[in-house]
Amino acid sequence: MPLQTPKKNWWEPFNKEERIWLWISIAWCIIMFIMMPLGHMWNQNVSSETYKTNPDEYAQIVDNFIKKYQRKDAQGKVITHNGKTTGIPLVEAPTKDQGDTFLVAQAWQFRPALVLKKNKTYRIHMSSLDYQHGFSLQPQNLNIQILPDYSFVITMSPNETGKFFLICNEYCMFAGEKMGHDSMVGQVIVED
Ligand SMILES: [Cu+2]
Repeated sequence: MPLQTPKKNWWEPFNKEERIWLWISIAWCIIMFIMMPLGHMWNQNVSSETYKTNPDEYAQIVDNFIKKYQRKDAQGKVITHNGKTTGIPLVEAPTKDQGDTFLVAQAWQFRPALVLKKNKTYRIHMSSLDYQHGFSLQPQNLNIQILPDYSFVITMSPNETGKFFLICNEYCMFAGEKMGHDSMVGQVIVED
């Protein structure tokens, strides 16, 4: 049988349910549209301060930063994130007035682990040495992309103490059972 041309008015008028859903969607679009400028006014946007860098230069900056601010015990021994001598360096970040803080994302770690003081303000630079990574501060749900060749700066003033985690939320490959994107977790400790 040959294909037939559909009737002229082949569509049906909207029924009641379709009409309800249509109005709900339109109302939601309008709410979201209004939320965009409101988000700006309430300062809900992360900073767009960005600098050009490159992996070699940034790695050098972070290494110098870690050497300068690394936490040490009474005997002058370096302390890492897990309290042992090996691990991710633990850094007492300088406040905004003292200097900038540098964080690097690299497959598959965030370096260094940061110690911040409650109610102080910090300027935190972040860049990647290889792929695109994500910076997701948990459980606060602050999300930023970290890309190589750019240093993104966020200015933050933690207002509660505790241990927070950084999770990479941009898939950056699987490298085996114990390594890879899903094991990429960093640490931020906020003290009084
Ligand atoms: Cu990742």
